[in-house]
Amino acid sequence: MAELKCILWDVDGTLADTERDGHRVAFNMAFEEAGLSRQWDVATYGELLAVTGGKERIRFDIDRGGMADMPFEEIAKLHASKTIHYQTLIADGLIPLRPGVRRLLEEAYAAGITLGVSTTTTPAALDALIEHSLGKEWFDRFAVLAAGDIVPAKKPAPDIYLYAIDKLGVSAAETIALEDSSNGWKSVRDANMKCIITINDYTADHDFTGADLVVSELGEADRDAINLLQNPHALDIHHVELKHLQAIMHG
Ligand code: XBP
Ligand code: MG
Repeated sequence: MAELKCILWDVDGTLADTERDGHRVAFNMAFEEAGLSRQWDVATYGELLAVTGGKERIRFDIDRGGMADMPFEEIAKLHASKTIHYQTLIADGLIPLRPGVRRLLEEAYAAGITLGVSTTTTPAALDALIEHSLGKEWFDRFAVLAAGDIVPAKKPAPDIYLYAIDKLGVSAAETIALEDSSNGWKSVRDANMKCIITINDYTADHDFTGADLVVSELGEADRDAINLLQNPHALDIHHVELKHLQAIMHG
């Protein structure tokens, strides 16, 4: 049994629903700008989310015959252009935080819990979301921003979570992670951390066997109670609060 010292947050799908209306749209803008005819519709993008990382996702689509082959340098150029389009979409304020995210972040920060980010996404994309959706003060409030190519093996490998706790000087046993996808859950599981999942449209049918809590969203006090999809610790929850994370740690 360990005290809760650290909460690590996934970004895409967890802090905000960035995939369908953010990353996907930005990829399509980059493809069009480069004169490529490929467009990823909502369903196709759902299939491509099986692979984490934008450059890796383009490579995967090439390998399965969705796009013409191109060398890595061109993929990297395409991805750099996608990142700029994504930053513009985020700066336009199109993607709000998911319900309860700001509330739980504020509660944990006020309680002195160490907060960090562990994401597959590119640092520039993460920075845009922090600046425009969360607020600039969060650049200082997060003790670590672990993102993108900083570790070679992206989720579902545990590396990005292990990197974050190494930087923070906390142990996996003192840490809980918030995720939204099976790739994220596998990454947390193999880093030996507790995990809460907030599902979304793309991840509702993913396998989260073994996760400590699976919910529709974090929820808010003045709204309807959230749906508890997996609740192995038998917690009584209307919306997810810090006390529930602490109860999970106490097993
Ligand atoms: C989500 C991802 C990312 C984004 C695209 O990661 O898989 O690849 O879709 O990001 P997470 P980039 O949920 O761990 O944040 O294009 O910047 O790689
Ligand atoms: Mg995610």
